[in-house]
Amino acid sequence: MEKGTTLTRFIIEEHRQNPDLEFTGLLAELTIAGKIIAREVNKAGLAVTMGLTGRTNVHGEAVQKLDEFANSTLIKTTDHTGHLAGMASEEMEDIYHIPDKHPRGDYILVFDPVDGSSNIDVNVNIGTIFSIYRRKSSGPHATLEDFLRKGREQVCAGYIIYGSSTMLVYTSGQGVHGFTLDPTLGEFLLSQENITIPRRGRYYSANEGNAPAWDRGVQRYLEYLKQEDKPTGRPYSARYIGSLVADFHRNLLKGGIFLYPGDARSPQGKLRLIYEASPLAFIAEQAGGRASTGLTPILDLQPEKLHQRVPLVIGSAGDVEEAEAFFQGKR
Ligand code: FDP
Repeated sequence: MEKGTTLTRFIIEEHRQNPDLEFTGLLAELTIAGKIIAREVNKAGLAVTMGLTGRTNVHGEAVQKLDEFANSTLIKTTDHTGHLAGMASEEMEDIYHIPDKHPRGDYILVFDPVDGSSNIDVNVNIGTIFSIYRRKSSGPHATLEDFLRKGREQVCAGYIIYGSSTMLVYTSGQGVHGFTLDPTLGEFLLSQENITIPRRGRYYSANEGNAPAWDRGVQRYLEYLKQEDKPTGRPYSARYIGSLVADFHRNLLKGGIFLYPGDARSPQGKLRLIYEASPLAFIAEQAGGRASTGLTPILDLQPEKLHQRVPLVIGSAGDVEEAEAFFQGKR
Protein backbone atom coordinates (compact mmCIF):
# COMPACT_ATOMS: atom_id res chain seq x y z
CA MET A 1 0.00 0.00 0.00
CA GLU A 2 1.08 3.56 -0.58
CA LYS A 3 3.28 5.27 2.02
CA GLY A 4 1.22 7.69 4.06
CA THR A 5 -1.91 5.47 4.02
CA THR A 6 -3.67 5.87 7.36
CA LEU A 7 -3.50 2.99 9.81
CA THR A 8 -7.30 2.93 9.91
CA ARG A 9 -7.50 2.35 6.15
CA PHE A 10 -4.70 -0.22 6.28
CA ILE A 11 -6.55 -2.20 8.96
CA ILE A 12 -9.82 -2.07 7.00
CA GLU A 13 -8.09 -3.33 3.82
CA GLU A 14 -6.33 -6.09 5.77
CA HIS A 15 -9.69 -7.14 7.21
CA ARG A 16 -11.24 -7.20 3.76
CA GLN A 17 -8.56 -9.56 2.52
CA ASN A 18 -8.75 -11.70 5.61
CA PRO A 19 -12.23 -11.66 7.16
CA ASP A 20 -10.93 -13.94 9.96
CA LEU A 21 -9.35 -10.84 11.53
CA GLU A 22 -12.47 -9.84 13.41
CA PHE A 23 -10.69 -7.65 15.94
CA THR A 24 -10.06 -4.60 13.75
CA GLY A 25 -12.16 -2.38 16.04
CA LEU A 26 -9.95 -3.38 18.94
CA LEU A 27 -6.82 -2.56 16.98
CA ALA A 28 -8.26 0.84 16.13
CA GLU A 29 -8.92 1.52 19.84
CA LEU A 30 -5.39 0.45 20.71
CA THR A 31 -4.09 3.14 18.37
CA ILE A 32 -6.14 5.70 20.31
CA ALA A 33 -4.58 4.46 23.56
CA GLY A 34 -1.17 4.84 21.89
CA LYS A 35 -1.92 8.47 20.97
CA ILE A 36 -3.13 9.32 24.48
CA ILE A 37 -0.07 7.71 26.10
CA ALA A 38 2.24 9.42 23.56
CA ARG A 39 0.72 12.79 24.47
CA GLU A 40 1.40 12.12 28.13
CA VAL A 41 4.93 10.85 27.48
CA ASN A 42 5.72 14.00 25.52
CA LYS A 43 5.00 16.13 28.53
CA ALA A 44 6.40 13.77 31.15
CA GLY A 45 8.92 16.45 32.12
CA LEU A 46 6.03 18.66 33.22
CA ALA A 47 5.81 16.38 36.23
CA VAL A 48 2.13 15.37 36.28
CA THR A 49 2.89 11.84 35.13
CA MET A 50 6.53 11.79 36.15
CA GLY A 51 7.94 10.04 39.17
CA LEU A 52 6.90 7.20 41.40
CA THR A 53 3.49 6.40 42.82
CA GLY A 54 5.04 5.06 46.02
CA ARG A 55 3.60 1.58 45.31
CA THR A 56 5.25 -1.59 44.03
CA ASN A 57 3.80 -3.89 41.38
CA VAL A 58 3.37 -7.66 41.30
CA HIS A 59 7.09 -8.02 40.43
CA GLY A 60 8.18 -5.93 43.43
CA GLU A 61 9.22 -3.05 41.17
CA ALA A 62 8.44 0.61 41.95
CA VAL A 63 5.35 1.74 40.01
CA GLN A 64 5.74 4.94 38.02
CA LYS A 65 2.79 7.29 37.59
CA LEU A 66 3.00 6.76 33.85
CA ASP A 67 2.74 2.96 34.32
CA GLU A 68 -0.59 3.47 36.06
CA PHE A 69 -1.80 6.08 33.60
CA ALA A 70 -0.96 3.89 30.59
CA ASN A 71 -2.50 0.82 32.22
CA SER A 72 -5.83 2.51 32.88
CA THR A 73 -5.81 4.20 29.45
CA LEU A 74 -5.43 0.82 27.73
CA ILE A 75 -8.28 -0.63 29.77
CA LYS A 76 -10.59 2.34 29.25
CA THR A 77 -10.06 2.52 25.49
CA THR A 78 -10.59 -1.19 24.83
CA ASP A 79 -12.98 -2.65 27.43
CA HIS A 80 -16.17 -1.50 25.67
CA THR A 81 -15.29 -2.67 22.13
CA GLY A 82 -17.23 -5.91 22.43
CA HIS A 83 -14.20 -7.82 21.15
CA LEU A 84 -12.73 -8.78 24.51
CA ALA A 85 -13.47 -11.41 27.12
CA GLY A 86 -10.66 -10.26 29.41
CA MET A 87 -7.27 -8.62 29.69
CA ALA A 88 -3.99 -9.14 31.52
CA SER A 89 -1.30 -6.58 32.11
CA GLU A 90 2.21 -6.66 33.45
CA GLU A 91 1.03 -4.06 35.96
CA MET A 92 -1.93 -6.06 37.33
CA GLU A 93 -1.65 -9.12 39.52
CA ASP A 94 -4.75 -10.87 38.17
CA ILE A 95 -6.86 -11.06 35.05
CA TYR A 96 -9.03 -8.02 34.36
CA HIS A 97 -12.63 -9.03 33.66
CA ILE A 98 -14.76 -6.98 31.30
CA PRO A 99 -17.43 -5.16 33.38
CA ASP A 100 -20.98 -6.46 32.98
CA LYS A 101 -22.15 -3.18 31.44
CA HIS A 102 -20.05 -3.91 28.31
CA PRO A 103 -20.57 -6.63 25.71
CA ARG A 104 -17.94 -9.39 25.64
CA GLY A 105 -16.23 -11.00 22.68
CA ASP A 106 -13.99 -13.80 21.51
CA TYR A 107 -10.55 -12.32 22.18
CA ILE A 108 -8.23 -11.55 25.05
CA LEU A 109 -5.71 -8.74 25.21
CA VAL A 110 -2.40 -8.74 27.07
CA PHE A 111 -0.07 -5.79 27.41
CA ASP A 112 2.93 -4.21 29.02
CA PRO A 113 1.68 -0.61 29.35
CA VAL A 114 5.10 1.02 29.68
CA ASP A 115 8.14 -1.01 28.78
CA GLY A 116 11.42 0.48 29.94
CA SER A 117 9.82 2.40 32.83
CA SER A 118 13.18 3.24 34.37
CA ASN A 119 13.79 5.48 31.33
CA ILE A 120 10.65 7.63 31.74
CA ASP A 121 12.17 10.32 33.92
CA VAL A 122 15.29 10.71 31.79
CA ASN A 123 13.66 11.28 28.39
CA VAL A 124 14.81 8.01 26.85
CA ASN A 125 12.60 5.91 24.53
CA ILE A 126 9.95 3.74 26.09
CA GLY A 127 7.12 1.69 24.60
CA THR A 128 3.84 -0.18 24.98
CA ILE A 129 3.66 -3.85 23.95
CA PHE A 130 0.39 -5.65 23.21
CA SER A 131 -0.83 -8.98 21.97
CA ILE A 132 -4.20 -10.54 21.09
CA TYR A 133 -5.33 -14.17 21.31
CA ARG A 134 -8.63 -15.79 20.47
CA ARG A 135 -10.14 -17.03 23.72
CA LYS A 136 -10.54 -20.75 24.40
CA SER A 137 -13.05 -20.84 27.25
CA SER A 138 -16.74 -20.36 26.65
CA GLY A 139 -18.08 -19.07 29.99
CA PRO A 140 -19.11 -15.45 30.59
CA HIS A 141 -15.56 -14.38 31.58
CA ALA A 142 -12.11 -15.29 30.30
CA THR A 143 -10.23 -17.77 32.47
CA LEU A 144 -6.55 -18.30 33.21
CA GLU A 145 -6.33 -20.94 30.46
CA ASP A 146 -7.18 -18.23 27.91
CA PHE A 147 -4.02 -16.40 28.91
CA LEU A 148 -1.55 -19.27 29.43
CA ARG A 149 -1.03 -19.78 25.73
CA LYS A 150 1.87 -20.57 23.46
CA GLY A 151 2.99 -17.50 21.54
CA ARG A 152 2.26 -19.36 18.28
CA GLU A 153 -1.43 -18.90 19.03
CA GLN A 154 -1.26 -15.10 18.89
CA VAL A 155 -3.46 -13.53 16.23
CA CYS A 156 -1.92 -10.08 16.51
CA ALA A 157 1.00 -8.46 18.31
CA GLY A 158 2.53 -5.04 18.23
CA TYR A 159 4.17 -2.20 20.03
CA ILE A 160 4.07 1.54 20.15
CA ILE A 161 7.42 3.20 20.60
CA TYR A 162 7.62 6.69 22.03
CA GLY A 163 10.86 7.99 20.58
CA SER A 164 12.07 10.77 18.32
CA SER A 165 8.70 10.08 16.72
CA THR A 166 5.86 7.83 17.90
CA MET A 167 5.59 4.64 15.88
CA LEU A 168 3.22 1.71 15.92
CA VAL A 169 4.53 -1.60 14.58
CA TYR A 170 2.27 -4.64 14.36
CA THR A 171 1.64 -7.97 12.76
CA SER A 172 -1.55 -9.95 12.40
CA GLY A 173 0.33 -12.82 10.82
CA GLN A 174 0.62 -11.15 7.40
CA GLY A 175 3.96 -9.41 7.65
CA VAL A 176 5.12 -6.63 9.92
CA HIS A 177 4.09 -3.06 9.23
CA GLY A 178 5.22 0.23 10.73
CA PHE A 179 3.22 3.46 11.08
CA THR A 180 4.47 6.84 12.23
CA LEU A 181 2.27 9.25 14.14
CA ASP A 182 1.89 12.52 12.26
CA PRO A 183 1.34 14.93 15.16
CA THR A 184 -0.22 17.56 12.91
CA LEU A 185 -2.94 15.12 11.77
CA GLY A 186 -3.10 12.99 14.90
CA GLU A 187 -2.99 9.92 12.64
CA PHE A 188 -0.64 6.98 12.31
CA LEU A 189 0.54 6.85 8.67
CA LEU A 190 2.15 3.90 6.92
CA SER A 191 5.90 4.40 6.91
CA GLN A 192 7.24 0.83 6.48
CA GLU A 193 5.27 -1.99 4.89
CA ASN A 194 6.49 -5.58 5.17
CA ILE A 195 9.50 -4.93 7.35
CA THR A 196 12.14 -7.64 7.11
CA ILE A 197 14.97 -7.90 9.57
CA PRO A 198 18.41 -8.34 7.96
CA ARG A 199 19.74 -11.89 8.38
CA ARG A 200 22.83 -10.51 10.07
CA GLY A 201 23.39 -7.33 12.01
CA ARG A 202 26.30 -5.38 13.40
CA TYR A 203 24.85 -4.58 16.82
CA TYR A 204 24.49 -6.50 20.04
CA SER A 205 22.34 -5.35 22.96
CA ALA A 206 22.88 -6.85 26.39
CA ASN A 207 23.32 -5.58 29.93
CA GLU A 208 26.97 -6.54 30.32
CA GLY A 209 26.88 -5.52 33.96
CA ASN A 210 25.41 -8.99 34.45
CA ALA A 211 28.26 -10.73 32.58
CA PRO A 212 30.02 -12.21 35.65
CA ALA A 213 26.83 -14.15 36.50
CA TRP A 214 26.19 -15.44 32.95
CA ASP A 215 26.79 -19.02 31.86
CA ARG A 216 30.12 -19.66 30.21
CA GLY A 217 28.42 -20.15 26.80
CA VAL A 218 26.88 -16.66 26.96
CA GLN A 219 30.16 -15.11 28.08
CA ARG A 220 32.00 -16.85 25.23
CA TYR A 221 29.47 -15.62 22.68
CA LEU A 222 29.93 -12.00 23.79
CA GLU A 223 33.72 -12.40 23.69
CA TYR A 224 33.37 -13.80 20.15
CA LEU A 225 31.30 -10.78 19.03
CA LYS A 226 34.07 -8.46 20.16
CA GLN A 227 36.84 -10.25 18.29
CA GLU A 228 38.13 -8.69 15.10
CA ASP A 229 37.18 -10.64 11.94
CA LYS A 230 36.41 -8.66 8.80
CA PRO A 231 34.57 -11.38 6.80
CA THR A 232 31.97 -11.84 9.58
CA GLY A 233 31.71 -8.12 10.33
CA ARG A 234 33.17 -8.42 13.81
CA PRO A 235 33.65 -6.75 16.18
CA TYR A 236 29.96 -5.91 16.60
CA SER A 237 29.03 -2.58 18.16
CA ALA A 238 27.30 -2.46 21.54
CA ARG A 239 23.94 -0.65 21.70
CA TYR A 240 21.94 -1.02 24.90
CA ILE A 241 19.17 1.46 25.59
CA GLY A 242 17.65 -0.51 28.47
CA SER A 243 14.14 -0.31 26.98
CA LEU A 244 13.40 -3.62 25.31
CA VAL A 245 11.07 -2.08 22.72
CA ALA A 246 13.65 0.49 21.68
CA ASP A 247 16.50 -2.03 21.46
CA PHE A 248 14.26 -4.45 19.57
CA HIS A 249 12.99 -1.76 17.19
CA ARG A 250 16.50 -0.68 16.20
CA ASN A 251 17.55 -4.27 15.59
CA LEU A 252 14.35 -4.96 13.61
CA LEU A 253 15.17 -2.17 11.19
CA LYS A 254 18.97 -2.37 11.13
CA GLY A 255 19.70 -5.97 12.11
CA GLY A 256 21.30 -7.14 15.33
CA ILE A 257 20.75 -9.26 18.39
CA PHE A 258 19.25 -8.52 21.80
CA LEU A 259 20.01 -10.83 24.72
CA TYR A 260 18.67 -10.96 28.24
CA PRO A 261 19.77 -14.42 29.34
CA GLY A 262 19.17 -16.11 32.63
CA ASP A 263 22.07 -15.97 35.04
CA ALA A 264 23.21 -17.43 38.33
CA ARG A 265 21.05 -14.96 40.28
CA SER A 266 17.94 -15.13 38.06
CA PRO A 267 17.93 -18.34 36.01
CA GLN A 268 14.82 -17.19 34.10
CA GLY A 269 16.25 -13.75 33.34
CA LYS A 270 14.16 -10.65 33.79
CA LEU A 271 11.71 -10.31 30.92
CA ARG A 272 8.12 -11.56 30.93
CA LEU A 273 7.06 -14.29 28.55
CA ILE A 274 3.45 -13.25 27.97
CA TYR A 275 3.75 -9.45 27.90
CA GLU A 276 7.18 -8.95 26.33
CA ALA A 277 8.94 -11.98 24.85
CA SER A 278 6.02 -13.65 23.02
CA PRO A 279 4.66 -10.54 21.25
CA LEU A 280 8.13 -9.48 20.11
CA ALA A 281 8.97 -13.05 19.08
CA PHE A 282 5.85 -13.13 16.87
CA ILE A 283 6.92 -9.86 15.24
CA ALA A 284 10.52 -11.07 14.87
CA GLU A 285 9.48 -14.32 13.16
CA GLN A 286 7.03 -12.50 10.90
CA ALA A 287 9.90 -10.24 9.84
CA GLY A 288 12.14 -13.24 9.09
CA GLY A 289 14.03 -13.04 12.39
CA ARG A 290 14.27 -15.47 15.28
CA ALA A 291 13.59 -15.54 19.01
CA SER A 292 14.48 -18.18 21.56
CA THR A 293 15.57 -18.81 25.11
CA GLY A 294 18.88 -19.94 23.66
CA LEU A 295 17.51 -23.49 23.67
CA THR A 296 13.82 -23.34 22.66
CA PRO A 297 11.88 -21.02 20.33
CA ILE A 298 9.95 -18.51 22.46
CA LEU A 299 6.74 -19.13 20.51
CA ASP A 300 6.78 -22.84 21.47
CA LEU A 301 6.88 -22.24 25.22
CA GLN A 302 3.84 -23.14 27.26
CA PRO A 303 3.45 -20.50 30.02
CA GLU A 304 2.67 -21.85 33.47
CA LYS A 305 2.08 -18.52 35.18
CA LEU A 306 0.73 -15.15 34.07
CA HIS A 307 3.84 -13.23 35.08
CA GLN A 308 6.42 -15.86 34.16
CA ARG A 309 9.91 -14.63 33.26
CA VAL A 310 11.97 -16.05 30.42
CA PRO A 311 15.51 -15.77 29.03
CA LEU A 312 15.35 -13.98 25.67
CA VAL A 313 17.61 -13.97 22.61
CA ILE A 314 15.96 -12.15 19.70
CA GLY A 315 16.77 -10.45 16.44
CA SER A 316 18.51 -11.31 13.14
CA ALA A 317 18.05 -15.03 12.43
CA GLY A 318 21.73 -15.66 11.62
CA ASP A 319 22.90 -13.99 14.81
CA VAL A 320 20.35 -15.73 17.04
CA GLU A 321 21.28 -19.12 15.54
CA GLU A 322 24.93 -18.42 16.25
CA ALA A 323 24.17 -17.37 19.83
CA GLU A 324 22.17 -20.59 20.32
CA ALA A 325 25.16 -22.65 19.15
CA PHE A 326 27.35 -20.96 21.81
CA PHE A 327 24.71 -21.28 24.53
CA GLN A 328 24.27 -24.98 23.76
CA GLY A 329 28.03 -25.61 23.85
CA LYS A 330 28.17 -26.52 20.15
CA ARG A 331 30.78 -23.84 19.48
P1 FDP B 1 12.39 -1.68 32.82
O1 FDP B 1 12.81 -2.53 33.98
O2 FDP B 1 13.01 -0.31 32.84
O3 FDP B 1 10.89 -1.63 32.62
O4 FDP B 1 10.89 -4.98 30.95
C1 FDP B 1 11.82 -4.54 31.72
C2 FDP B 1 12.96 -3.73 31.15
O5 FDP B 1 12.95 -2.37 31.48
C3 FDP B 1 13.16 -3.81 29.63
O6 FDP B 1 12.45 -2.86 28.90
C4 FDP B 1 14.66 -3.62 29.48
O7 FDP B 1 15.18 -4.20 28.30
C5 FDP B 1 15.19 -4.29 30.71
O8 FDP B 1 14.14 -4.32 31.68
C6 FDP B 1 16.35 -3.56 31.31
O9 FDP B 1 16.82 -4.28 32.38
P2 FDP B 1 18.23 -3.98 33.08
O10 FDP B 1 18.09 -2.65 33.76
O11 FDP B 1 18.43 -5.11 34.03
O12 FDP B 1 19.26 -3.95 32.00
